[in-house]
Amino acid sequence: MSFRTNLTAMFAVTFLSVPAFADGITVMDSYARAASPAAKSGAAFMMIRNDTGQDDTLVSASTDAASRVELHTHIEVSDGVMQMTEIEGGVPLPAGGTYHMVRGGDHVMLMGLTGPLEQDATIDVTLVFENAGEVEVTIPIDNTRKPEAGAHGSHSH
Ligand SMILES: [Cu+2]
Repeated sequence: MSFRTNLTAMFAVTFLSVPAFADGITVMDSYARAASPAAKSGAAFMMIRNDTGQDDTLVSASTDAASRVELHTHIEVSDGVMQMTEIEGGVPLPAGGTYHMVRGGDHVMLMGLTGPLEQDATIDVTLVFENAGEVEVTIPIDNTRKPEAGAHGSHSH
């Protein structure tokens, strides 16, 4: 796990907001958060744009910050009750498409955190794509961020 200690939060936000580019895969607006200060799990959210010119699939993710990483979505199991479940077969990323992970929706699930997700630190996450291969992203931790407008579901983390 690598944590970046920041002199000022403003500097961190500016610096870390630079999108990561790799082989036509662009990761934007990423952040990670813990379910609670003592939680053993957390989640990462981001937008992924596919400019590789071919369809791709996000098949998995990994990080030193957690012992297990899964791609999750939320499904409604009964009236208004949402439950997280692993996305079978990965996430399709059509050529030219942008995939949005949002609170209450799809996310990168961080299970078995190896340490607390401290505000303004960062974690390095490796995204694995079927065609584009591995894409490394440095994701800032923001436990204070509010869910995006339009996000739904009572279960957030
Ligand atoms: Cu989850």
